Amino acid sequence: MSLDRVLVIIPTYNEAENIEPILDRLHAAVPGASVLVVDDGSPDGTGQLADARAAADARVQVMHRTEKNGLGAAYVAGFGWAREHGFDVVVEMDADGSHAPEQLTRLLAALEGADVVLGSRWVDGGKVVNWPKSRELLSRGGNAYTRIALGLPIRDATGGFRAYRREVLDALPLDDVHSQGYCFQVDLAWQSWRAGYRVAEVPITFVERERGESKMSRQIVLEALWRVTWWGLRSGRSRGRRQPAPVRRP
Ligand SMILES: Nc1nc2c(ncn2[C@@H]2O[C@H](COP(=O)(O)OP(=O)(O)OP(=O)(O)O)[C@@H](O)[C@H]2O)c(=O)[nH]1
Ligand SMILES: [Mg+2]
Repeated sequence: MSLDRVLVIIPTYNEAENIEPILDRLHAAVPGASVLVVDDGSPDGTGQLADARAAADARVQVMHRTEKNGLGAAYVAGFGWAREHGFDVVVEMDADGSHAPEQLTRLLAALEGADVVLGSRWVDGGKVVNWPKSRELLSRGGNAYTRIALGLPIRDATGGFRAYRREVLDALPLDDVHSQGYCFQVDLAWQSWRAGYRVAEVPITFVERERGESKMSRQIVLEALWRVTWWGLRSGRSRGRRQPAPVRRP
């Protein structure tokens, strides 16, 4: 299957200071990539800035949604659009500069030998820059818990810089995905792995946002904790009864 048509989905909520610089960097790094900005009616005018860019650059499209419904819902809507428009590869990337577009080529190259590629902070060569110790502990702890609770052999399942082959998104039941915050990322990584897709991690350097406000909240952390615990218990029960091992694709 061809990997030529690449769509980068950038979800935004109040990223007016970041959206133009990130689009510039992305197109300097990967000129052929198309972009879909999924804006949840940002009050700071991010959506209008993206519209202006779309009017000037045919590679950029904007999806406007009326309510702030979380990262997960924004991505599910964007994935639907990507499938309708026949892209081969769909990339997730934040608008705030934490995910360096200059490292996207590394993710795309790894997709040659994988179905899903995760940009990873916690494999050899991965780094975080300017994170307080508390954030690092939360991310490392959350990922350790995810590995144990789900038996998922991934170092960084919460990260949001990743590339999917379109066929993975075609196969997963996206309409049933209700996770909103970080656990949306865990949800998709876990579902991809359980469906037998090849999930690879490549090291990235993650840089804390310099402008704009984080949307990270206690609620997002709690959502991840309860959902991962619930998935782990549920799959543990079904493992005990029927023990279906993850099916590996030929
Ligand atoms: N469309 C949409 N985008 C969102 C929503 N929440 C967050 N985003 C975007 O998702 C990306 C990640 O959000 P961040 O606020 O950076 O969250 P984070 O990276 O977990 O937190 P920090 O590390 O503190 O930056 C950014 O591009 C946000 O603008 C939402 O409800 N809707
Ligand atoms: Mg961020």
